[in-house]
Amino acid sequence: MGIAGSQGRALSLCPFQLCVLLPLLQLLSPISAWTPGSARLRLSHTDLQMANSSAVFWSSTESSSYQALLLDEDHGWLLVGAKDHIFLLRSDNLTDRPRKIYWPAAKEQVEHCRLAGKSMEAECANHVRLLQPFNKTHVYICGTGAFHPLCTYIELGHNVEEPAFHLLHHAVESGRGKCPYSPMEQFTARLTDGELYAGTSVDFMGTNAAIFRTAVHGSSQHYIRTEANQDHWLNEPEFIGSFSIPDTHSLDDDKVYFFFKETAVESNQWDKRIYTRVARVCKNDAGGKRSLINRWTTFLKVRLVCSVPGLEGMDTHFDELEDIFLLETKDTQNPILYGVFSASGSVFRGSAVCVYSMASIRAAFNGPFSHKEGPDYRWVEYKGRIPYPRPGTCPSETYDPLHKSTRDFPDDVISFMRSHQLMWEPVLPLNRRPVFMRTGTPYLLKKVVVDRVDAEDGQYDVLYLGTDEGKVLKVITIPKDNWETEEIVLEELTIFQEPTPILNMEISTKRQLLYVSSESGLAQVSLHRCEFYGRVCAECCLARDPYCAWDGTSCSRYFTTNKRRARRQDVKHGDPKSQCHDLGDGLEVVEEKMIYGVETNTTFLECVPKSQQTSVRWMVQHHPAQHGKELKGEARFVHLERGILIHQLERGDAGLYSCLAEELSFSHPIARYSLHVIEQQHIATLPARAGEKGPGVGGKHSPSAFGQIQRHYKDYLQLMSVTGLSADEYCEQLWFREKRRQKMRNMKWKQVVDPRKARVRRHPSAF
Ligand SMILES: *[C@@H]1O[C@H](CO)[C@@H](O)[C@H](O)[C@H]1NC(C)=O
Ligand SMILES: *[C@@H]1O[C@H](CO)[C@@H](O)[C@H](O)[C@H]1NC(C)=O
Ligand SMILES: *[C@@H]1O[C@H](CO)[C@@H](O)[C@H](O)[C@H]1NC(C)=O
Ligand SMILES: CC(=O)N[C@H]1CO[C@H](CO)[C@@H](O)[C@@H]1O
Repeated sequence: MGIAGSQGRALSLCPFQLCVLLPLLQLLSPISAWTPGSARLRLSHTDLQMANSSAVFWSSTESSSYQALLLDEDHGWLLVGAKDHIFLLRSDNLTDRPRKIYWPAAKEQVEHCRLAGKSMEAECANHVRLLQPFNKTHVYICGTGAFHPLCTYIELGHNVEEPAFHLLHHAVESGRGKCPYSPMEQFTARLTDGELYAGTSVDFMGTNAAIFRTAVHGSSQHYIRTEANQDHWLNEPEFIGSFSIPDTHSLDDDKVYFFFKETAVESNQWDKRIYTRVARVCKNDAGGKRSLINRWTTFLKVRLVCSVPGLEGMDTHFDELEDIFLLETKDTQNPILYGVFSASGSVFRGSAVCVYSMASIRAAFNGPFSHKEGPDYRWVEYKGRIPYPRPGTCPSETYDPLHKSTRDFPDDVISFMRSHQLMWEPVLPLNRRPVFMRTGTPYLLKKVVVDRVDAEDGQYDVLYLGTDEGKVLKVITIPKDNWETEEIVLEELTIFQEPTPILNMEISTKRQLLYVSSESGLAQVSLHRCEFYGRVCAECCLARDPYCAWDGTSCSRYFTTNKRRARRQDVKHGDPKSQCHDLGDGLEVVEEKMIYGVETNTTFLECVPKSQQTSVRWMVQHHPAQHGKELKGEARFVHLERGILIHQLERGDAGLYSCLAEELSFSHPIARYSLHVIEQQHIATLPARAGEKGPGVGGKHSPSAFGQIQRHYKDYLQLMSVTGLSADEYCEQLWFREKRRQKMRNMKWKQVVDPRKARVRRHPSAF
């Protein structure tokens, strides 16, 4: 085919073909070279499914709101808590014989819930919110019970192949102080040593929130909590995460850390600000004896800052914690914490990921206290005498026999603790700045899990970031010499077809799978799809995915344990020149396509790079004897995301056009066109001269090619008479419409574009 090119992708005679391939035009958008931070691979829900790279477990008719996930790597199962149901799924194949338990709220509670004004049907149900391992055979479980929280156990038994999977109805107990009343409320809970530490509200309205410790076994009603209605303890908190982290080798020093956000008491009282905090309590805190009875005597909190340093201290703050992930290291006392934060003010909206060391968190707890003299005073650094033992220290018989328990603490310690929960110094992130940021995007980041991956040139933390639009970004950050980091978005995966917030994520490093849940379903996604990066060494290398390497024949999974086979990978620099010796051979040869354009009309030359991170350059050579020159800055040549549009074609535009993909100083041609310009007078006399002599440059083209142009031209005239527009008018209208739409909303492809066509565009095999 002379005109449309062998794959039907090169478009000439723009008006005609653009009209036929109309949806394609809607995908055209003004190019902005390479936007930093765009994903190398962008895969749709369908792409993932077709590549067997994801599977979705739906049970939408029966249940929804898949909020609680508990993965057991050793036994190979995934427990899922949803509305009125608990599912037991196999972690290697979610759709393989799923089992379920129906656990609805009591009828009276549902009635009561409705009468109390909770009108939404879904709210007055039993939303399973908590799943925590209890012992070798049982899991502790709590549900909202239609605003009447309840907890009990699920028995799984000893049989790994066929777990028992029973709910212990006889062991149901109150979930107050363990689980929120509302399915929507953010909360956190962690079961450790038979006790449940929870940050949750304990009332119908969700206004009375506290940090609790309750015993889950036996009949003990004993609990410890933060003082109620005291702003400096907690002020409208929203709980995000909690972890039990040992502080020293002594068990007496074990603490539980809570991550949450709250209205900041220390910020200007007329400017209500939300701050993120980390608080901690000693596991062996038994409360006070005369005062602070059943209240924490070791509760301290610090501000957790995630900000971008600016000029003169004008930092950009991401104040609201959305999720926190604890990355375990060999040193159990020093895990690494990854936090996702958002800023959603009226001026500025965005998300950031900050990383914290335990050392910096402990340093803040060991630093000065904050102090407020009275209601009319400001919060200042406390400079007075600090009582002994230092407030916040866990009691330890071995360390100080006089203070075996918090009940033995002297009165001055207890009274100091009543008013000095807040530390003065905040915790700053590693390198004092976020490792990853997204601003001005239509979406916010909501969830994070991290996998530490061994690569040829070191270890990389791969971040999986769930958005409020059903997507997961797979990101690595590479430290640079100047304290900064380079962020690379390896993949942008649309996990759920509809733009629904990601509710929860779990990672299985053993099975190399990520589990992602939303309101409507649960998906299992492979951590890597190396073959998608391309079929040649250079493409594999440029991807810089630590999971992938070039093995000599394909881009495939990288294992450090592999025998001494030549594995080519360069995550740090992504330089194919140093890795791929077969550069020239490996790249696909680009065929030169013949294109005919009509003088004064518009022509489109398509060029779509495989990767979003590639920038594109166009070269033109008007005569074989001349050097090629770059096409830029000329008004008639409009650079679009999918190619170049030439307005008002001139005879002098004829020549050889090459589209070069460029990335990290590596450049190679991905499309070539030989453009011929048909003069207006030839067109005017076309019918008379049909078959007689070929038109165009030099007139040396075959009569059949000419016949084809003529046919297309007729079709095109017909089309124009239908729309009543001239070709260029039509083309231009579409183009401006597209431009306007782009301006209004940068990224909402799917809603405007015919989804069938969009899929064609996005499918990786179409690359
Ligand atoms: C996906 O799996 C199906 C069935 O196992 C198989 O027929 C198909 O070829 C697989 N597709 C890919 C892209 O691997
Ligand atoms: C998962 O299980 C389903 C149902 O048993 C089966 O049809 C499917 O082939 C399994 N998928 C894989 C990848 O084994
Ligand atoms: C685990 O806890 C349950 C509930 O208290 C109890 O019935 C069971 O015997 C315990 N199992 C083991 C192995 O300790
Ligand atoms: C807008 C425009 O100039 N379109 C022209 C495309 O070519 C045909 C054939 O020469 C003209 O008739 C159109 O006017």
